[in-house]
Amino acid sequence: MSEPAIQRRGLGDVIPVPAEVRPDPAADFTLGEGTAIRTAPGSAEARRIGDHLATLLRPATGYALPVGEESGEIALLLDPDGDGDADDDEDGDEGYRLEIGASGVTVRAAAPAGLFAAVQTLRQLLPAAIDATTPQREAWVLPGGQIVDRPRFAYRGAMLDIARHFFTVAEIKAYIDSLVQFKINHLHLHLTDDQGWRLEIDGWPRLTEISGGEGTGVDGAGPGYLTREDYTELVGYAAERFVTIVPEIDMPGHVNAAQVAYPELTADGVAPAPRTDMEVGYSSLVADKEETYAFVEDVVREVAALTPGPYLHIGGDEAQATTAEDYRTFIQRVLPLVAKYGKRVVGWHEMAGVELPETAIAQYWRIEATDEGTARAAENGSKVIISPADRTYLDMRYTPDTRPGLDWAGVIDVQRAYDWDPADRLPGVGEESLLGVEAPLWSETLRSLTDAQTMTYPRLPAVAEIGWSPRETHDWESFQRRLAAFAPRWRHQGVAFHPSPEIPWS
Ligand code: TNX
Repeated sequence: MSEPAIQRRGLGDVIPVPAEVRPDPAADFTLGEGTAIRTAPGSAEARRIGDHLATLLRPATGYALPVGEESGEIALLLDPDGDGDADDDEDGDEGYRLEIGASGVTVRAAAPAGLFAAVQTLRQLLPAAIDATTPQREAWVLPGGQIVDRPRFAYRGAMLDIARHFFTVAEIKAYIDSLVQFKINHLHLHLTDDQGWRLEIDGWPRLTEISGGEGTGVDGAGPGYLTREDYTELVGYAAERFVTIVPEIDMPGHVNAAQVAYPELTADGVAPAPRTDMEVGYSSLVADKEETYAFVEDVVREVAALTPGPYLHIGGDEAQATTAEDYRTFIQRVLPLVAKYGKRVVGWHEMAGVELPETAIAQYWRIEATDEGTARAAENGSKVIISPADRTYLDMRYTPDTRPGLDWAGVIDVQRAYDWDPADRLPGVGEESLLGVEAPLWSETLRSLTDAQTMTYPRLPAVAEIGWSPRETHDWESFQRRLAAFAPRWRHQGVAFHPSPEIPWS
């Protein structure tokens, strides 16, 4: 039998594109039967990442790929510049240096997160068949040379709305698996909204019994909720992949599901009808009722206790059913509660209409070119997460004809998701004010994980590259070509994607 044609990839053929790439075509490394993985001595974390790499590579290669601390051609070391000292971290926790030579591969990073990022790069540098689930006849060539890489922004997020349509633990795990390939490091979970409440809260069982039960979600088609154990399992699964879960409890608006379950949270104490339509802006917690804050404190305490990450998102968007005065009263009562339970507050940018502590983070989501509140918050030292709806909203249609999806922020093809820069978007919110970028996926029109993936890919990689790669590397033509290589990868991985005609898919 003849050997398969060698599919050699270029050293820079990665999404997000690495900060520095120095190819050396004379120094390719080819994985073989006997290749082993060596991890930083004494580091259980490095060892775990070595195992993760082996798990990614074993099915398609059919090789044993043993992992140990003694020897191996692929080395994952906690030592950023090779001086034997892991403490100097000019590339940050997520930065790494990758050297591919004829006799092996060396990864050096200051922290495990950097090793994990490098593993994602290595995976993409191998032929697409590496993602096959059964052994393939293929030359497993890694292109020679050196990569020095680090993120532009610390926060590169995706958001999944599990309130309008619930996604199971298994589905959310699959979603995380696909995200981490693109070095996404935060998953914001939109846990509550008018149509459903999706996280079990101690002492408030009807939230999930009633508002997480049958008939909830848009069109009644998205029932379900996460138990405390489910949530904890997800947080752990994400953390193993260097993803921080950012839980959102949306308030004072978007609370119809809570009020259906607990009518004392309404002004007149009468339960509203459950809602399964897509309207927004009609429900509100009551700012001058003490029951409101007893409820909010219980929820904040519980969510904070279940969440190891630093952030707690309190929503704050589209509170059209709350007067401006009540909104201010409410936010000013809730901000200290989040701090009391040890979390840093995140809110949609409407929250920045209220004076915020410096530690608060505003998430900008609209399509307008300016926002006074967000600019003022940035001026006062607050950080901003930027997710302009007309660029990053994964629930917008690709073209007027594609389904599922909405179109209130316009249609977003891949080039539109790619061709913008976070530092240019909002006057008063420059590079230094940005914590990072996020691509939210609202789920009103979604009915399955396949729907979620189809809206996410191929646009999420565009936002991921904008969040990670240096601004000067942004290049639509290069991105188009690199993205094209993902079609066979996603097919092997079982990840659905929209075959956008802009991309010359391979
Ligand atoms: C606006 S973006 C919303 C959500 C909807 C979304 C649909 C934001 C903070 N609020 O309630 O689901 O549009 O695209």
